[in-house]
Amino acid sequence: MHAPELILHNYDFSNYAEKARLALGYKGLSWRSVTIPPIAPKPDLTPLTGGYRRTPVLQIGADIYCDTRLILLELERRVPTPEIFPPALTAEARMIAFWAEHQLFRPMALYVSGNNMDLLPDSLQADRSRMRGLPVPSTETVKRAARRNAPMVRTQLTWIESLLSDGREWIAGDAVTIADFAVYHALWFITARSDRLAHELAPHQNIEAWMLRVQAFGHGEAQPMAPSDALEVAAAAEPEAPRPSTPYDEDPPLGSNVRIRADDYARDPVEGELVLITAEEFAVRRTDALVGAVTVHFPRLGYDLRPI
Ligand SMILES: N[C@@H](CCC(=O)N[C@@H](CS)C(=O)NCC(=O)O)C(=O)O
Repeated sequence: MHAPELILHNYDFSNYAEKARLALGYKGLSWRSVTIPPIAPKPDLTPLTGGYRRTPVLQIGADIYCDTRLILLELERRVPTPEIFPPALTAEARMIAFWAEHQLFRPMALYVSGNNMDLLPDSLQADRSRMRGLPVPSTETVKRAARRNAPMVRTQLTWIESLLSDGREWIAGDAVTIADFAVYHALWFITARSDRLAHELAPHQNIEAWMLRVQAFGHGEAQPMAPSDALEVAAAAEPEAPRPSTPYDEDPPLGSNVRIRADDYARDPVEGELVLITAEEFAVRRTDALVGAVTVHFPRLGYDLRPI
């Protein structure tokens, strides 16, 4: 039997999807691209995930990988070279990635979105507010947030420019790491939809040269797939046998019913039987009316796991 296809559920202007697409490109992979809606509900995605609605999601048969932190690790496990997690640089790279996705990205998103409101789907702002449990803001509020956040973006851009100014080729040193993907997708967002804010990047020559190197990874070979075909792939496949678990004493036992939800936003719960738990990952098996048995995988960090 040939290896099951890599199916990425994504949409074009998602920056986290861009991170995953570049990882697929860096590893020279062929994959199938399912376009999902940018706003909830996502009726062709949630039968696979059991409720998780964020973008992107990687499907391999009846195994579903949520969150790019786990998606990139899983790609590395299946296709070890070229490396995204070189052992000597990975701890530092992960810390930089955490900064990029938690301190750099939010001001970036508020700044960029507030300047691109006319280019965004109408219902996006309301959906994102609901996703974060916040009231829907007025246009004025969105514009004020953009102004307030612009300086925070600029300050941090100078950090990145300064990091690259010692002549290093990549963010964490002399090899590509997870930090390149994480910092890149945050900066990609600035000009992904328009060149209006290109002036923010223009003064930073080292950033510009590094971004071209990352962009050159490309997206690999992507062929479109209909959402219904992806559901059929899952229905026809059995989840892979879980790898051996390495739980901590405090973890719920394998076989117990658990609820998993993001610890930040879009906290829609996913419930199932715990079938895999390691230092970096946990997974639940659940049975869906439409697609049958699926195993849904999450990174440990960033997700809250509780017995039901
Ligand atoms: N930690 C997640 C974050 C994913 C995320 O927030 N993605 C955005 C799109 S770029 C999202 O899900 N927005 C809401 C949606 O697409 O429904 C990851 O690394 O995958």
